[in-house]
Amino acid sequence: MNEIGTPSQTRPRAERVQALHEDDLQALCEATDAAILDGGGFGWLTTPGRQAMERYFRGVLMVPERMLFVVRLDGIIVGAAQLVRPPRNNEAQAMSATLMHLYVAPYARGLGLGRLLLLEAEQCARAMGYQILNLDVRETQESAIRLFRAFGFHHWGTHPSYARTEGRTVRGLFFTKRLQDNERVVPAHPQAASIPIPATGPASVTGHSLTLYPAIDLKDGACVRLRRGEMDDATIYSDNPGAQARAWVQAGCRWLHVVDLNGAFAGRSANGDAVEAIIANATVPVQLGGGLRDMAGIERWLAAGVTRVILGSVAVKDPELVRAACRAFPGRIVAGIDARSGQVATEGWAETSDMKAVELARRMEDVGVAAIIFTEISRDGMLTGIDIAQTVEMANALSIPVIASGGVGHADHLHALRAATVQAPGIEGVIVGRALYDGRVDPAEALRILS
Ligand code: AMZ
Repeated sequence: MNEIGTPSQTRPRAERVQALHEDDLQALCEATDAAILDGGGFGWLTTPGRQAMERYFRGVLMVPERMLFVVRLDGIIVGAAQLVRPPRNNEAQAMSATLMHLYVAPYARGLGLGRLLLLEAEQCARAMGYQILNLDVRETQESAIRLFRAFGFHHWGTHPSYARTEGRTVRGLFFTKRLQDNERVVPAHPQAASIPIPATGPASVTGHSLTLYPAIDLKDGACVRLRRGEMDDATIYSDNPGAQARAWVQAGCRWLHVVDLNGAFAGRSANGDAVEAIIANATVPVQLGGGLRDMAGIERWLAAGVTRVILGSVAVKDPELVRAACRAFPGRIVAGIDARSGQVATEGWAETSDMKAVELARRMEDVGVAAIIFTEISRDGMLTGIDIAQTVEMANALSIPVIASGGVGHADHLHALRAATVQAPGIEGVIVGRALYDGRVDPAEALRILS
């Protein structure tokens, strides 16, 4: 039962799916067939038959650039949408994603389910750092067009010969929406004035929204937090990683950041069961690092449902492996750069190299990683605030997004990071661990500050 006393399965829900069980696949085909017969929402004008449609959806799940979203009513899939990322070679449009094929079966219309789908896909695009969401739609899809307008999509053009349906040519409307709105003003905060804001930002702080990545660090199967990465200074917060993943999703988080700590020290995945439990329980994308040192390990976890893998030690020791992984899995490889006073550390942070963090970040950008996660080790788990100066320096040295990590202990630290995005638009998100587990930072407040 949920808080309003109805069985939770009756509450409509939109989510991203990365695998489809037989029942779900059949319900999805049923909904798609019904939408096609009703005359819209999909490219097919007549249904291609069940087998072709099953193959189609199985194929969609295998395309790295496509993300499939479904909406459920009483637990049964009744509609879908797809979010399409730009191909890797399209650097010029790397900031734009496209929404396609949003439809709800006729038997489930009028309940606001299209809205739920759109919200979910849009939030996911925002969480992945996209700045623009594009879509196009036949002019005959009037209710969909009303929905897009209501969501703030801007109609910028009309294609006169967009599609052929029922023997006639229909026009197509092209819409676009900015997802990261730089014009928003950070709400005034009593202590904001005492936070050092780098460089010359305006007095009324502006900045863009940031993704909150709650950290689930795994040691011996449990969710822990370390201080400065020391394994013998661990606080255990939960022995149920799946439940922990659900808790962060229920709190409104749109991504999970997962680290296999034993794996980072051992050089190979060591908390596989816990990671699988997280993937099974997470209805949002998961990024995973710790112990991924070869292509087999990278492939294994991407195939298992992890959206992005984080490579740390191999970024220093085997950049060619990172390059090959980026080629094989465009958009899905992230470099984790962990530094002590600017010098990169590896192997669970037990070793310090003589490479500078910014230098490594540039090399990683060059080999093709989708983003950099930058951790200042001396801050990690210490609750004393993010090393904003280093994060800004790194973000401004690169053209790929930078996710800040290490040191958040108070809502003020999130305000400060957001303020810093004025100087460094490349900062995309922030990883928060201990402060969320200790209740020093409330997830709802954190999401509000960062949104
Ligand atoms: O806390 C630590 N000692 C630690 C940690 N959190 N050591 C490594 N890591 C994380 C990195 C990165 O996400 O921040 O593990 C990942 C890197 O692992 P690897 O095995 O690729 O170096």
